[in-house]
Parts: sequence; C-alpha cells; structure tokens
Amino acid sequence: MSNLEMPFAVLPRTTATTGLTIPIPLPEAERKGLTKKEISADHPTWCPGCGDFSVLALYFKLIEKRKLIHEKITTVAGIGCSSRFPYFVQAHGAHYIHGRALPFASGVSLSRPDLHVFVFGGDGDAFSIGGNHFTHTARKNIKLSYLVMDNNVYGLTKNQTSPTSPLGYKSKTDIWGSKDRPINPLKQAITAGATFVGRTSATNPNHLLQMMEAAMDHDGFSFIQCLSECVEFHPGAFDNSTPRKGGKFELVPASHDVTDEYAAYKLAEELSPGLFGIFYQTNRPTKNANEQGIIADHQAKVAGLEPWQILQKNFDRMK
Ligand SMILES: Cc1ncc(C[n+]2csc(CCOP(=O)(O)OP(=O)(O)O)c2C)c(N)n1
Ligand code: SF4
Ligand SMILES: [Mg+2]
Repeated sequence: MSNLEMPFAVLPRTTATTGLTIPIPLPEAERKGLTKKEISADHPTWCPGCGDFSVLALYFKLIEKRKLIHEKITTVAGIGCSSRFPYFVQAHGAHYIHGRALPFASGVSLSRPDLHVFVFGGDGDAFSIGGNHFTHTARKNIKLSYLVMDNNVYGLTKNQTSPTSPLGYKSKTDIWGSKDRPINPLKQAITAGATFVGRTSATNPNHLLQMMEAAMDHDGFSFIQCLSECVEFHPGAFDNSTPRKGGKFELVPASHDVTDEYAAYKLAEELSPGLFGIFYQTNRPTKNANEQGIIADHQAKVAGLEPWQILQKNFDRMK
C-alpha cells in the first residue's frame, strides 16, 4: 500500500461499471490525521546542514500535531532550494514558477476556503522576482500562511546577492561586496498590509513550531520570516542569533502590543540579530470573506431564477 492510499483505504468501494475498487475517504470527523511517515516524500536533496531541513521537520510536526488530513492542506512554493519544499511533502501542492507561488496559492485559497494553504520559499523568490506579489497578497489579506526561508543569498543558483544580503556581502554578483541596502522583510510586510507578521529561526524548533501554529490559526495573510542558514554559500550568517554559536535569541518583549502597527514597525528596525516572535497581528476582512460576501449577495439577487433567466438578466444589463 502506498503512502498516498493509506488515509483513504478504509472504505473500498467497487464500481458496478468498471469493477475497479476505488478507495473513498471516511467522513472527516472519523479520519485520523496524517503522520510524518505518511506525509514524508522523497529524501530531501538539500545540502547536509541546510537550515531548510528543520522547517520541513517542523511542518510535518505541525501537520501531525493538528491532525490535518490530505484534502485539507496544500503546500505551494516558487523556485529555489527552499522552494523545493513541496517535493518533499507527500500531499497536494505545487512547485510553481519562480516568484509566482503567491498568486497560484491565492487562487487555491480563494476557490477553496476550506483548505489550509501553506506557501514556502526563499528570500529571492519572495522579495526579488516575487516582490510585487508579496505586496499585493498582503494588502488583499488573502487567507494563507507564507513562510520565507531567508538565508540572505540565492542558494540554488550558487551565491548571488539577494534582497536580504547584508551590506558588504561578497557574492558572484557583488565580488567587492554588496553596496545595496538590504530590505527589511518585516517592515515590508507591515507596510504592505499583512495582518500577521512574525519572525523565527530554523535553529529554534520550539519557536518555529509556535510561529507556524499561530500563523495557521490566523484568519488572513500570515507572514513568517524564518532565518535558515545556507551552509554552502552563506555559512555563519545567523550566528549572532544562535545561542550555541555565541549569539542571542531575543524574543519580542511580552509588553509589546501586537496590534500597534507603528510599535511593530519600530521593533522590526534591527535586522541582525533582531527579535523573534509576533511583531504585528490584527483582524481585517480577508479577500476570501469579501468574495464570499459578493457571491452570496449576487446569489440572493437571482434566487429562484433559472440559469437562462440569470443569463438573460446579464444580457439585459449590458444593453
Ligand atoms: C524567471 C527566472 N529567473 C531566474 C531564475 C533562476 N533562479 C532560480 S532560483 C533563484 C533564486 C533563489 O533564491 P532564493 O529564493 O533565495 O532561494 P534559495 O535557493 O536561497 O533557497 C534564481 C535567481 C529562474 N529559475 N527563473
Ligand atoms: S545551497 Fe544552501 S540553501 Fe541550497 S540546499 Fe545547500 S545549504 Fe541549503
Ligand atoms: Mg535564499
């Protein structure tokens, strides 16, 4: 029995016409959540020691802990080492086009509001080629969770300066050291209108899981910047926030009011080592809810009409 069949295999049904046995799912309430074993796919092809392993392990843990089932989750990513993520998850999802994970995931989220949509990617995917999509997904408050594995470099293409690479960083594109001011992902997210903005590190599994859970429970666009070291091209990038390397992992102060946008912006000022936790969280109607509202209003207007009458009404309106 393959991993994919396992959650469905309890209620086999044979069709009269084809004689084929089709596994059909039990009612949702009777289903067991996925286990790590069921959802782990191919052996991850990241370099040994890459921070992304930790994010994948905690994603499996989250799925197990929250007893999620196959048809209720989707894992989407763009292109990059970090974006290989959906390959390693035996579930529905897509490894999509570079920088375009968010528009793809937005479509999934808007058409299937019952799903948890998780999007993973890298700093290049999110803030270079996908920068505009990041802004618009945030301002539209589309319900999905977006975790960016920020390694301050383009890893897959072997060491180019990324939008989060620090000043002076030497790469193939900046052989004398980068002169470009790095972006601040948290400030960018707050300014764009994200309703949940958090920061964590792949080196702190408990904190990473906490952040993922909080993001998943948020009704809106939840963004997490997760520091995830590229041991191959930018080793030591986050040592100053890693206690076992002599750094300090300092939490957002408990006194911080997460609904205070300006306070959150100010708190996000320091890029490195910076603070960890939820910087900003607020409630604003999601695009999902707004669209459902439009659909419901329209359906109320045409209640009782035959499809051809609805079409006729539309044609009449266009005259
Ligand atoms: C349209 C397009 N432009 C450029 C590339 C080459 N490319 C692939 S991944 C990547 C950057 C990946 O960096 P990041 O998102 O930070 O991911 P990482 O590999 O660091 O995890 C680039 C420039 C591409 N695949 N498609
Ligand atoms: S190149 Fe860097 S980001 Fe890519 S798998 Fe290796 S360590 Fe990870
Ligand atoms: Mg990167």
